[in-house]
Amino acid sequence: MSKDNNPNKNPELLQDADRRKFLNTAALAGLAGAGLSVGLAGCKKPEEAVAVKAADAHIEPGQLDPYYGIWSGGHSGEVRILGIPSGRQIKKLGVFVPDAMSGWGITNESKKIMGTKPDGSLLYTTGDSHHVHGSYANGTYDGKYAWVNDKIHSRVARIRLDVMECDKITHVPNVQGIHGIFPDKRDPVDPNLNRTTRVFVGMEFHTPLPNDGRDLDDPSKYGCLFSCIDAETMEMRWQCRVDGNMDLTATSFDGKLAACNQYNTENGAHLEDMMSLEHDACVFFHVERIERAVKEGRFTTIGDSKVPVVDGRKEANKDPRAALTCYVPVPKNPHGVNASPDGKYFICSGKLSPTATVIDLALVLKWYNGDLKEPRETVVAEPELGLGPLHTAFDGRGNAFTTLFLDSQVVKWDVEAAIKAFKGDKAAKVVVDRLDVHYQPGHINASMSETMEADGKWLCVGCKFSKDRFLPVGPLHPENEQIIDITGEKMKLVHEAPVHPEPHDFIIMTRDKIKTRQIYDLDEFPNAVKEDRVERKGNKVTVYMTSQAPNFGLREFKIKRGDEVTLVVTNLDKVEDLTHGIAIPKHDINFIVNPQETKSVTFKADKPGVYWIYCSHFCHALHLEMRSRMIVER
Ligand code: RUQ
Ligand code: CUA
Ligand code: CA
Repeated sequence: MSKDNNPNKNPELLQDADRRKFLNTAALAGLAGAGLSVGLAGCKKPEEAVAVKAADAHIEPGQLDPYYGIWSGGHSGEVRILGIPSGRQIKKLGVFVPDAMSGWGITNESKKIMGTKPDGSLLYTTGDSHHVHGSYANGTYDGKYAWVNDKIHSRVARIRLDVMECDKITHVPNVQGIHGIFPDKRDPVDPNLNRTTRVFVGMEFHTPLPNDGRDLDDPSKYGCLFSCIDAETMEMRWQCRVDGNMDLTATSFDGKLAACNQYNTENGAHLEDMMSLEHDACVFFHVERIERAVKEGRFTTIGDSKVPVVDGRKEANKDPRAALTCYVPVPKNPHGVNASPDGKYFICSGKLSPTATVIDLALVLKWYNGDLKEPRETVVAEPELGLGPLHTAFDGRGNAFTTLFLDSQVVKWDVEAAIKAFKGDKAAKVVVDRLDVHYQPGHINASMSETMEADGKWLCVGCKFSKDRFLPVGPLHPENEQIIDITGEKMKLVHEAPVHPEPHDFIIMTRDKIKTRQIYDLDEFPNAVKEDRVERKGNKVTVYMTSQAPNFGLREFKIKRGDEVTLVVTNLDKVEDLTHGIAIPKHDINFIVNPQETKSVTFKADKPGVYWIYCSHFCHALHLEMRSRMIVER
């Protein structure tokens, strides 16, 4: 074959859809010879159709990754965009915490999204971004939004995937420690809404409700709320009070059910009271019934919050045919709940139990119809997997991959075989393969895993400890993201990379799902600067300035000591990647403006003198000369 047909040698081959089509058809014969097997038209076995050799994990310089990875940053409060399978970090963006490169948390626009105190300073400068999930349409990612939750201050952020920036943050009221998050996948009632319209979050730390200093030690006054946010407006829709604490969240493909795995179903206020029962639960929410209850006024409110709160506690939901919630018992202190891509099951990992619990969603709906005696009858398998099962991913070919924290392994298992074994079939081969990972894995995800297009190519494993895998860098070691080829029967570790602690979760989607824009539209910004000028109203001064490489629109401007200055900058450059930075010495201001973007900052001019505002982002051969003189008169 000609060497040019090998995508590892010729970057052009993977750079656009047509080229890939070419790869999958015309070039097939040649590629097979190069040691690459690619999908054959009409080929029946899915294993073969997606077979990719491990060599593909190596992305040559100049070659693009076939997948986007969207990673949470943990207590760095950020979100990161990776290329998969190379593991290269392409972008990171401030979400819950300020970012000194972009000016997130410094500009007025970002501060407004993040929330400020009356004095204009940020409400919070810490964050703990946990779980990232994407918006859905027709059972798969539509590439419109991603959401991520902040555990520490109970915030939910939305990221616009067209520009890969956060555009809204919701502060969820009445809750503490929101942990699980998942968008819904379609509307339970309106068949036309086959896409995400709600985002659900579960509250992990139960507190007195309201949490205002009364009822500190009375467990009966403590509670947890499951919250629903409107995916478009990002406003709160409702909350549902439950027994027990909620950990992670999953949603069904038909939109009817959401669920959280739970611990402390004892409702204990102290740690030692939280572990006495042998079983905890996976609590299911009947979305349509909850919304009907809200509509009919069957709700209360908590404290100053106006958000309707319905009662999902066991006492109030004894009749399955009217119940808002269904508590399915699972072995105590489970972790992680994941939805299989065939839409049939939710799987809760055991954590303290060496098992995973497979719950059949059709049976949960049957329970809600009054056709089952006990919620536990919805459990169709509980295979023993190993020590410390935490999270599960899927390959779309019937296999599940579960992280075993204590065993430092990933176990690949066959879901239908586990169901047969549960029914008593001794011959059913449940565990397919085991692979050592390094070390103590928490989150796991596969390419397109929790969508109907799960493609079973790459598995990423977030290892909480890297120990001896990288050069030592002092007391703190990085975490280790390992990438595993799951196209074959056996898993194959092909790549690992140290990552800044600590990514909690991530999703991996084919790159064709996301269409990014490289240039903004001036009209998107109502405050776009049309003309360079300085306007004064008393001691409030607004400086309107444009930027166009290699100049700022104002070569200098004068203000007076004590002025409150708002500097508005519009980048008039229309060229992709022609971004300017605006850095003001001694004023703690630095931010970027992308092509055709407008941003502003407000600050107090309290230090007379000359300050060179300079471009802090390399933009042009005369980048170093790109400056404006700010004169503060005494
Ligand atoms: S949870 S390691 Cu915060 Cu994502 Cu399972
Ligand atoms: Cu403009 Cu550097
Ligand atoms: Ca660690």
